[in-house]
Amino acid sequence: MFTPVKVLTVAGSDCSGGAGIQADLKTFQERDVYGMSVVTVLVAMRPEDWHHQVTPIDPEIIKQQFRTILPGIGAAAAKTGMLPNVEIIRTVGELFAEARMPHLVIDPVMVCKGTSEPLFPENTQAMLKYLLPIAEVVTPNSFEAAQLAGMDEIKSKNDAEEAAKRIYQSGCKNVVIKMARVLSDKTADLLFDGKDCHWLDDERIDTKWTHGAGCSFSACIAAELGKGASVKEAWKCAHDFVRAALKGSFPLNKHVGPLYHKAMAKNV
Ligand code: PXL
Repeated sequence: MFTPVKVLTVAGSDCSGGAGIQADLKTFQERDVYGMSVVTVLVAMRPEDWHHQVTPIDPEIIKQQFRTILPGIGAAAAKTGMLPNVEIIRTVGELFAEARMPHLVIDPVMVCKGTSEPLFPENTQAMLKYLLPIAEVVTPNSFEAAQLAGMDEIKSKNDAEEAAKRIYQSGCKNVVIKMARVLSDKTADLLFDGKDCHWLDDERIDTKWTHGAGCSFSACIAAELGKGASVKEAWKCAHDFVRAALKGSFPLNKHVGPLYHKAMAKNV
C-alpha cells in the first residue's frame, strides 16, 4: 500500500483558481504529496475591475477544519497563506503551537497582486507575535519583508540581508526573501538561516501573469520539507518549480493570469 506524505495548507480560497489554497493544492499534487486544506477566508473578484472582496471565515469553523486534520489525520508539514485578521492569525498560531507542527512555512500574505494597499497593517504585528516564533521558514516578498522588519523599503540585496536578520529576531529558524520586483532586470532569492546569507540569482522572467507565484513557492517548500528535504534543498526546489511554472504562465482574462503548475513535469 502506498502511503503518501500528507501536507496541509491553511489559507484563503481564490475562486479564480490561481492563488491561495487552489494554487497550494495544485503545487502539492505536482510535488507528489497529499494535500489538505483549512480555509480561512473567501476571496471573490468583481468582474469589471477585479477589486477583491474578502470574507473571513468564523474562527470556530477554522478550528473545526484544523482539528479534522490535526489531530484527526496528521500532517508531515504545513504552510499558511492569507490570514485576514488578528483573531484568525492568533487562532491559527495557537492551533499550530498546540499541534507542535514539525515543519511550518509561513507565507505572510499582505497584499494581492492587483490591489496596491496592504490588506490589514495591524496583522503584521500579530504575525510577528503568533506565527513567526513557531515557523521553520518565513517567505515574505520584499514589501512584506520591509513591513515585518520595520523598514521603509527594500531596494537592494544589502537591505534584504538587513531585513532578514531583523525578521530572524522574531524566532523563526529561516528567512527567505523574494526580490522579484526590486532589482531592475534581475531577480534574486535570499535564504538567511540564522548564520549565513545564501542567494539564488537569475534573469527576470518577462511576464505579467504571475498570480499565485508566492503561494506556489511557499507550498512547494512545505511539500519538500514534508518529504524530508533540508530547508536549503526545499528552497532551491521551490525556486526552480516557480520559475518553470512562470515560464508557462497564461492569462485568464485581461486582469489576471496564473502559473502553469505542470510546466516542470512536462518540461515546457
Ligand atoms: O497572491 C496572494 C493571495 C493569497 N491568497 C488568496 C488570494 C491572493 C490574491 O489574490 O486571493 C486567497
